[in-house]
Amino acid sequence: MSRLKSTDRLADTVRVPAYNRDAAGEGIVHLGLGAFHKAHQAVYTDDALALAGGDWRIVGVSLRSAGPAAELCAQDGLYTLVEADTEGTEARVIGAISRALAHAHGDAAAVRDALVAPSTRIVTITVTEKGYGIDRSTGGVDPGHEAIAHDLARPDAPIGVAGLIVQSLAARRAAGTDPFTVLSCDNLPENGVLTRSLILDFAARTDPALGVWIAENVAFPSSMVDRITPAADDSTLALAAKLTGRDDRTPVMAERFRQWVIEDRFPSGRPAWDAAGALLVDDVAPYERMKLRMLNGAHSMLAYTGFLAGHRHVRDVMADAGLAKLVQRHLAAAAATMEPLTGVDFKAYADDLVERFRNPHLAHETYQIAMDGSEKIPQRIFAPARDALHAGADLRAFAFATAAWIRYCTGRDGDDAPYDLRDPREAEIMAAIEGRRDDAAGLADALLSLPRLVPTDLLNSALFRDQVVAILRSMLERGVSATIVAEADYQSKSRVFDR
Ligand code: CS2
Repeated sequence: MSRLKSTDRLADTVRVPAYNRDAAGEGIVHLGLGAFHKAHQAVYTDDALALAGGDWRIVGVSLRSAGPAAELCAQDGLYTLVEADTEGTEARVIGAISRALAHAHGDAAAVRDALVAPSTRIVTITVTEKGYGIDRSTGGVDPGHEAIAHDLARPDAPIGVAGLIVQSLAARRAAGTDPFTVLSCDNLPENGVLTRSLILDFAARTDPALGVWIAENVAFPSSMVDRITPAADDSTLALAAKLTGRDDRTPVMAERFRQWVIEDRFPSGRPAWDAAGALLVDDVAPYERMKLRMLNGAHSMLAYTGFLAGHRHVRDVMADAGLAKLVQRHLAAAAATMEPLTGVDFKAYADDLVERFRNPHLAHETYQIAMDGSEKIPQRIFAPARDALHAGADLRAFAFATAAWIRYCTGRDGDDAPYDLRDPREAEIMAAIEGRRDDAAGLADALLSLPRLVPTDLLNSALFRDQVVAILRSMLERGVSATIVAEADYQSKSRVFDR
């Protein structure tokens, strides 16, 4: 089978870029060339180019690995997106990425050129929560983060997000070129605000005058991004080949649903993402909160419990009657922490999430979602738990999710088989729980009191702590599956959705 290199003579059933790729210039540099970018921002940009044109193609930059860029280069930037809903699957070919560069594998100079090019008006980012090197307690840099430590020592040869952005903004300022807009597309709360404080702190440490200029001249809009995108595997490659008749070594598969809510602050312009279905608003924060607390919060809860109960995929979790009930409870508890949001019905949003989690065509691994818990749990579980505490609301759903995360942190499943936590704070977590693996109170106290994790008022709540310990004790003594059954029974006696 021939490799996907152009869209010539592809089957009619495969949608292809509806614009002249070569005529559309570059306008965006994207940092973090993973599956999520290819299934989300690149797709919106592909649609925007087709609907409204503009020089907005994307230079995709992989910061660490070589593979993603090499495969895309071999396909002239083209790749297959397989979209799946309950009805079935459909393939389309995306053309928005013009070039792919591997920063750590010989392309650093080309990346720098792209970042300083006057044509580059937006830098988008998907490097996951842990990729930035933010100290969430200060909003500034975490000097212990590998890339931050490197870049503070070598601001002339950066390898990470903060170093690259600050270096290229310095070069643009020196050349009299307008700055680009920086758009974070990761699941961080108020991701634009956080990215801005990270960049300002990094600049203050390396070039204070530049820091002042960035503060006055660079826009960091926030955005809420959403599309469930499991990691691609051999079956994704086989499916893409079957649907397109071409060999594609770098396809992505995602649910059909997609959402992007963006704060509309782009002083140097932007693609017509709104024409492509994005919602451009003044304030993204409530949308981010809804998504982080409901979708991602329920995801984390079901990932820890599901993984420990032996469910490999999210769809299997949803087929477990007890867990499916607990997902509903979690969604309701998270929704109850939200202020009303014009035009959004949280109950309908929750119902749609349940449908999305059930998607039979998506092999979304609970182990994938379980990754990097210490970076995810604060905004997904502790922030809403804290609001619930202040409102005098029931904390049980959040205590249950917290207990599941702690149980997961022991690194042993129900059969005592070990697994890797895959968490940037793994060593710290392991040291904290040493000798306490069977002691619910000891485990909970050790993990909840890790620095920069749980907000102080929640940490000081005996109500919260006691519920976490009781549920964790049951998970350790009776097992996770038995605890799920008991908890689902307990919850059915309480109200599920009261908004
Ligand atoms: C998931 C997210 O892996 C995870 O932590 O919760 O990647 C989730 O699938 C996306 O945010 C959906 O938009």
